[in-house]
Amino acid sequence: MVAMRIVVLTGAGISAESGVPTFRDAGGLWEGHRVEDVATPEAFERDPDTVQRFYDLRRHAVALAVPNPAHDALARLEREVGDDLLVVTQNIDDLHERAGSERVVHMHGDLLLASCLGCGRRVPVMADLAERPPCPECGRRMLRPDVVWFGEMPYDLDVIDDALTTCDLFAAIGTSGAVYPAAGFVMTAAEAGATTIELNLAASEITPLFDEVRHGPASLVVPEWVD
Ligand code: BV8
Repeated sequence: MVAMRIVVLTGAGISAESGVPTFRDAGGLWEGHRVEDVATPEAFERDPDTVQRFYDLRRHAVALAVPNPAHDALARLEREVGDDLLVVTQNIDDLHERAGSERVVHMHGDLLLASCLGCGRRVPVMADLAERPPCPECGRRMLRPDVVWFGEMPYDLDVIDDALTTCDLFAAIGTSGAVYPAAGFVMTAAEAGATTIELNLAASEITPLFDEVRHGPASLVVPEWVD
């Protein structure tokens, strides 16, 4: 890989072979819920216990999952190119970090964190949120998943935009391109002159926007691309 600045966007497809179901391949259902119906502030307002349990279940599932060769390959790439790589993930699992990646932006939040509606701090999740544990900082029992729901502002868009407008290469891995603003990142990178590649199991909603497309399971196509 010649010296260049690389931004990699990952979606649920990169964790699929680790046993973490994607949103749209299971017909968009997770434990019988449609993400769009549960991952919203309105759903949390209406039925907080269902939403808390939805994320507690996913946190337990992720704890049982292990990084796959795609996560490992991106961690290898970071060891090779250092600050010239930024991974922007839509995923809320910690598989990139457990594979060894350190430069990871979780634009849709993090299952292992909660945000306190009392004091506003982001705190580690120490117990199922459905049990209404006290905030370790302020003691109030007002913790919610630190996850970006539909209609909420993703994290670190300024950092992401800066990386997209200065990168030479943009890769999207395992994403259906169904959710914005992430689905628009390929256009931002291309308009800034980057070469773009999609590594995905099948064609996505944004496949036509890429210079190059490689179809196949991430655990095969990502190591091939990196190495
Ligand atoms: C925002 C956290 C304001 C929660 C998530 C109309 C038009 C455009 C936009 C909108 C619109 N109406 C509403 C909007 C905005 C909305 C949106 O995009 N809605 C969609 C439904 C139309 N977006 C928002 O609300 C965002 N906020 O817009 O704020 C704003 C204004 C200006 C500027 C900025 C912001 C916030 C959205 C965040 C929602 N939270 N996640 C949780 O996880 O529970 S979204 C969630 O779904 C994921 O994070 C991810 O983003 C998305 C799922 O997508 P994927 O990760 O791509 O997964 P998916 O299952 O869809 O696809 C898997 C892919 O992998 C497939 O292609 C498959 O082929 C492939 N695959 C499968 N197996 C493998 C594989 N590939 C390789 N190997 C394999 N083995």
